[in-house]
Amino acid sequence: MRNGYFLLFVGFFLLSKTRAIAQQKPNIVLIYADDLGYGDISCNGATKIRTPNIDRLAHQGLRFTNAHTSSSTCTPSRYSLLTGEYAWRKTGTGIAPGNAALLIPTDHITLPGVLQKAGYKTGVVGKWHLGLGPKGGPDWNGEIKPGPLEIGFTYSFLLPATGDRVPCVYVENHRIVNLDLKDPIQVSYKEPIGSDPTGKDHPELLKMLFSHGHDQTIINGVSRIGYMSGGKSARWIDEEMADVLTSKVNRFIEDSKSGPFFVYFSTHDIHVPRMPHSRFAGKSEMGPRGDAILQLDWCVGEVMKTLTKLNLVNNTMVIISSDNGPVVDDGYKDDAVEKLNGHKPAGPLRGGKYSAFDAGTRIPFIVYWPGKVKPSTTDALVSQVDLLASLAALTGQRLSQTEAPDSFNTLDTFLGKSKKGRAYVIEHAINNTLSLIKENWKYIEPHQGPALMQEVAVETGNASEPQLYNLKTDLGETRNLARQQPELVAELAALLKAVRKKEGYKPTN
Ligand code: NG6
Ligand code: CA
Repeated sequence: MRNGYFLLFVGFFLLSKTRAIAQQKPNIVLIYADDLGYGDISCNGATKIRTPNIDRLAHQGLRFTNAHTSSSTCTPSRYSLLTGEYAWRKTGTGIAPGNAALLIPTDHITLPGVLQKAGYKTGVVGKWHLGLGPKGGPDWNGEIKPGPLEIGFTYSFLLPATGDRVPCVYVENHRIVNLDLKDPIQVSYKEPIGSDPTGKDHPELLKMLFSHGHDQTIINGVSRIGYMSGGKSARWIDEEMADVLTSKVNRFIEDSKSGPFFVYFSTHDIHVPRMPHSRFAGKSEMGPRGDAILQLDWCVGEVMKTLTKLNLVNNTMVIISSDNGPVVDDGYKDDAVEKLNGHKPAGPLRGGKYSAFDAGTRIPFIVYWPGKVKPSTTDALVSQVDLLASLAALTGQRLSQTEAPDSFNTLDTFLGKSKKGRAYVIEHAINNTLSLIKENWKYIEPHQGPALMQEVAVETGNASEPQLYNLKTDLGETRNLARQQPELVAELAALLKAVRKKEGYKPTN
């Protein structure tokens, strides 16, 4: 009898111990939208569209109003997110073609790698856009590696590049899904390949016309960037993509429910081509761009349903964000411009995707973790590049001084325990212009180049003079105060230089 009590006691002790450990290693779900602007969700002020699932997480979690991605385009943002190092430190990390080789070196420390070391199952589902395969590009018809599985993920289900770039097939772990080897895939970003029609020569075959670029091989009635032939049985159907990706995320969560797990759900929405499922088509009255926002919100709801069903909500940290700011016409005539109806994708911010102005990089950011993160809104300055060091700290992983050099531990700010945030953030724009935000001030370094990207109607932020804006009194960056405040300009330029040279730029925490 006594022995029985003793065993019971030991049992309880072990159970509570495992619980305590489990609390430090919550499951982590990172829902990373594509091109979703600060103002595209109703919790950030949108009135022409409703995003109830995202809003619920924002209201019951921590909503950031001053969170930044490190670049205003996809590939460099994602590179920095996954490596904790600014992409602009490495050449060849601009918007990647669909047949690029893996951009992240396999010996590099990565966010999934750190979590894998901490005992997590790590999955990525959705848009990749960081290259695959060795130098020279991947063997599409064979084993596609190195890729996510070689840099810290235990499972991957990918769009190799973007929805608008060939090859338009899913890659699960090392292989293309449903590929018939009797109909091998060929991909080219130079010469036309195979006999599939192109949008340029056969616009009459298109479901949706291109407005600029995007006039090469037609897949599922949409012409893309790049040429592709073969792989007919493996080609995706855009209208089913959100369902396919969401079901893969949910399956991964189910399979990993004993935890801990990390899933990087990299949605295709709301990038072009915007071709939502018929359940959403026409529902926003803003055309496919608005419908894609509704579809994205639905994806969030479905993942939350799975977490609820599996009783995982209280032990899961859900983060929602976007890789860069918004763009309205990004290459297809999808009525986004005509049906905007007064909606402001960037909210009160200036610029957009590609831009050095704040709409390029100030993005939606929500952290939801019931019981651990109190419902609130914060204007603390944070950056996605810090997720690596912060989640390493959360899960008890140590980084050396040289690992993830641009990622600082701001965990307490991500969890709402501190308002301190970052001392400064660095933002990168399309033509490698860098900007720096410190406290209320934004400095954009002088840069030659057009002030407007005509085809997408986005102000780049390029100017031959330095620019200085007070984001507290002038969030829309309308009054350049550089001439009035030369000392401040010099101070911020010097800080930017130090970060570039990696000299004395790191906090000691
Ligand atoms: C641009 C494409 C744009 C989009 C972007 C990448 C043209 C004319 N424009 O080059 O449509 O694909 O690259 O977007 O081809 S991102 O979100 O992945 O950075
Ligand atoms: Ca993007």
